[in-house]
Amino acid sequence: MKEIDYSLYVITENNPALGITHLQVATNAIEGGATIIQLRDKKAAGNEIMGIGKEIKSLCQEGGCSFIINDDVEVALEIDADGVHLGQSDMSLKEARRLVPSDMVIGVSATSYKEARAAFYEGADYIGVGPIFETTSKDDANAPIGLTALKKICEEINIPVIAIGGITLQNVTDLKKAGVDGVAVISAVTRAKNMVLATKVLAEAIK
Ligand code: TZP
Ligand code: MG
Repeated sequence: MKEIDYSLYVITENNPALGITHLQVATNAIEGGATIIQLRDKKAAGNEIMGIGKEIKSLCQEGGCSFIINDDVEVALEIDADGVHLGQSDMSLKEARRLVPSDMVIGVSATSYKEARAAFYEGADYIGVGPIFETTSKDDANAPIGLTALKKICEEINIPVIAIGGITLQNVTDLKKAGVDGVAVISAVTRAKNMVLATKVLAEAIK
């Protein structure tokens, strides 16, 4: 399995109205010290994602950052990403494991202790747990689970736990205390005036 530093996991977004693009987010986040970039786009067509994914992959390689594709095992395979991230309604972990090379990381989203436990027993390499706090970046987000539930997951589940949802510089210390291996952010980076700086301060805080 690939060695991955899960500490600062930045998820890209594309928002034409705000002039935000996947490439711009990835470039700035890598410069600021993100350890993982995830390409996430719920709207774009497969071939479009493939093109952007190839560009981001080479940026990640140059910057020493891991690269993960959201949702789509086929795209992850095609561009030889470091990993793929699956939600509860995406391809099953079992099916994905059958398709990907043995060193490709598979992460799974969990919104509860029960889902986290199931992902662990099914062989996920890491779990993205949340939303921990309120988020406006995911349309169909569940209710926030909070720090107490997160702490229980960190204590009892023996794979890397990445907290997601509403994470800002202000709550990173609490998340570290809860025992997370890393934090995943969208808006804390993508909506910052200076994405490089926002990434840098988060990277410092999570260390
Ligand atoms: N999954 C759970 S919450 C979330 C995802 C993709 C969105 C996180 O975005 P933000 O802006 O960091 O709250
Ligand atoms: Mg998904």
